[in-house]
Amino acid sequence: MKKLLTIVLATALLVSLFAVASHAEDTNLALGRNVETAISEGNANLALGFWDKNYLTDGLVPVFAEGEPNQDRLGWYAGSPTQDTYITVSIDLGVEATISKVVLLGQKFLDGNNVPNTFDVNLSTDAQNWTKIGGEVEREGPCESLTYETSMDARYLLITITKMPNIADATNYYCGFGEIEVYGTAKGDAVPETTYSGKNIGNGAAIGVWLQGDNHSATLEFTTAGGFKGFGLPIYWASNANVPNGPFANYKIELFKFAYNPEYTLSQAPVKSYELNGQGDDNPKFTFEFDEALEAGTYIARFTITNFDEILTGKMNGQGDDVDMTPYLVLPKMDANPDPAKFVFSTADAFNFYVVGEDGIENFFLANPDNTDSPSQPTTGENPPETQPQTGDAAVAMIAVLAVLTMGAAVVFAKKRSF
Ligand SMILES: [Ca+2]
Repeated sequence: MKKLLTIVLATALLVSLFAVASHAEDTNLALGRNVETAISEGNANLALGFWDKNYLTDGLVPVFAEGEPNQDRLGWYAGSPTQDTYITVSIDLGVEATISKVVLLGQKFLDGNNVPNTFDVNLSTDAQNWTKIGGEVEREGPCESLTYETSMDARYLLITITKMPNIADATNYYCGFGEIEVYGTAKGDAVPETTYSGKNIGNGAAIGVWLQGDNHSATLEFTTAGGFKGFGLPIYWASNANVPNGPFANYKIELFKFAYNPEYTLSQAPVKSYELNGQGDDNPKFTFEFDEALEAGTYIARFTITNFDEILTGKMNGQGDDVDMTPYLVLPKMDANPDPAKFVFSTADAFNFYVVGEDGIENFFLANPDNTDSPSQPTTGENPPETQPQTGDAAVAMIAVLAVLTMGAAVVFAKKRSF
């Protein structure tokens, strides 16, 4: 009996030691994880210098005061035109864990408290069913930190903010945090955070695709093996009214999710669309980044000059007689043409392109799928299908080539002059 009691006591001691040990293993599982933010109306992430949502999990908890270190990464802020709002801040810890506490660290901004006035802190194992573990209601005034203890198992954190504090300027109410910490004991290894970096389809080498007048649009079809969260042009040349070699070009850059065939795809609404007022070569430089990555798949990017019929009358490059000039956009071609099974261009020359793609995938770009028939071919729509030149248009195409060569010479001449 005495022996049994000893065993029971020893076991109890071991269990309590284990409990202490596992408690000691509590780590900040949010450290280094991606943060997603969204807002009903306003700016969910004032990504300006000191502020970015990813500074919420960078392990730095600076305060906005003289002489403090790490003044360059203060934390995250959102701006809402109204005090009532709906903002979500979410983190995937990458692994299910027994959570012990969530700690929200404040970061002063403007002239007072940055912390949201009213919010809930929620946890979930599946990002679908949420359990509230804490929060604040009608809270005002500065704070160092707020701690919410729990013992539940979870993988996902969701903070839902419904009211901004009394911190405002002429346009917005503001709230934010310096750091979010989620302490717990992981039940395994966290899945690696998905990171994205630039993948060039090619460099810009020489004059390639010249968009001007009737020829005011060009497309590129490509297929990715992983998600991507941005695209752009590393280099391009555009008309400049100050040279002058044409009115400033306004252009639209659209991304379409492929369905059936290019014609059908381009008759649908784009998944991303941006409009720019060009100011000449590489101006503005652009790579469009999305908050959430687009899924892997086949896409068509289309570049279109929108003010293609605008006319500027003047001496081209300051030389000769007055002529009528129209805006142009040149998409520089590559040194070596890429694999035609992977990259299908609407133009004779392949032009450079850039995708911010998911890392860790050996062959990020795949061969494009075969075209198939769509259930019904639309003949009109918001974006009428672009027509491809037919063989019978060879004479017209030759004139166009000659015109482009002439314009190319003019641009080369203009560039030499500007150096
Ligand atoms: Ca931080």
